[in-house]
Amino acid sequence: MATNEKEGAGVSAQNRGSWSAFLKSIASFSGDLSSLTAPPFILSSTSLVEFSSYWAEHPSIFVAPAQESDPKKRALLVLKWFLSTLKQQYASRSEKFGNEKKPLNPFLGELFLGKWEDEAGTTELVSEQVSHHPPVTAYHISNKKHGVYLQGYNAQKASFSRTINVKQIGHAVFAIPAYDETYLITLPNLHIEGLIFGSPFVELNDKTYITSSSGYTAKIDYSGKGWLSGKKNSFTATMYPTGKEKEVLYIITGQWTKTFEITEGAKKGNVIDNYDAEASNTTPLTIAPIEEQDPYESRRAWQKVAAGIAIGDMDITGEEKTKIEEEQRELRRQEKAEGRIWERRYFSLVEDDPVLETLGPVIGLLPEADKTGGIWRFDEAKANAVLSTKTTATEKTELTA
Ligand code: HC3
Repeated sequence: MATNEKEGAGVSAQNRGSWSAFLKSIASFSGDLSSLTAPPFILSSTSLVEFSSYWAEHPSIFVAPAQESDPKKRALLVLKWFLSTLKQQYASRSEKFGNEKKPLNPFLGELFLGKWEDEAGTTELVSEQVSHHPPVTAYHISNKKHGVYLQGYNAQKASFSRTINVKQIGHAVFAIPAYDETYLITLPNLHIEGLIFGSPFVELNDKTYITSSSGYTAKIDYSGKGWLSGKKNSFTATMYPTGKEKEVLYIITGQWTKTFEITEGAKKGNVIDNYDAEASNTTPLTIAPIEEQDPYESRRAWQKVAAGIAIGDMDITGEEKTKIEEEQRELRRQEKAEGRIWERRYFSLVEDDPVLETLGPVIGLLPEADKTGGIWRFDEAKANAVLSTKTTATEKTELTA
């Protein structure tokens, strides 16, 4: 075994003991990811509710399908956008910090709100923790100028064997109302690589699908660096008319962290487009300054915990985390006593959903509502109510100024 392949090689000498204790604890762990206790040095000060922003860090690619009049090419652009989000979703943190840290577990009602402003206009993000047991995050991303909307929700189910295996439960729906088109998107399962060396990173497993109301389906197969062959973060995606998998319209192959090529038809060589994930700049998300944020907004709510993590003071971190947890427990007690439930700010449960009903069976997607506390959908009326409260508050401030 080479030196850098030794257990804990990526961890400083002082943290090696706690890392090997953590590895041992994983072997016998059962339960959900939120109750996994990781060593302090691997704790992130970012809450999982923020992860929804990874869906649209390249707003121009997100809105591109709306500018394409051919439905087949539109479906291809949706696939290209989805593939372009993978690097942000699954590799950006380990690339930035050298390892995948354990994110903060969002509390019920936690919010992450922001917008991207660039040549694509304004793209708005609303992310809300809609359930705590089980943990479920819902999101809505919209670009009104181009008429592109994405919404979805996700939960994770973990199993622990040689590593941490994560099954994603949930789905996303991409919509372009001008074309009366919706796309149902499934989420990749993943596992953690590099645990033994103390430098964890995500690798994607199995396959996911995107199927559209316009009659196209894309299947994306993920593979990683095998023992003897294969490249990290590899995939092959094929797009075909729904139900006719052999009639290949496009093939996209490559690495979602590096480059991929789009080929028309089943034959090799007819490359019509390519994408370089490393050369593609992201647009920074703008969020309100902490003092102007709602008390339920993630960065404001967790600021003292984040400060504790930043200076490596686990006493402060623990105390501040306990305060949030206690406050949450008290709220749940009050709700129970008064026979109420926590009113979600932007999302509502739906009994059934036409997109899931029509497109779900095409790709074998079962809603698994029992694992996500139900089916969550963005509630326009609630969002408008929040907006009008904000407007009234601003008007009042202006009047009194
Ligand atoms: C598994 C994961 C938490 C869940 C993260 C999800 C699935 C959340 C939804 C996003 O859209 C996509 C996404 C990306 C990464 C997933 C995280 C990777 C690691 C993290 C575990 C809870 C941390 C495991 C602990 C340790 C020590 C390896 O960091």
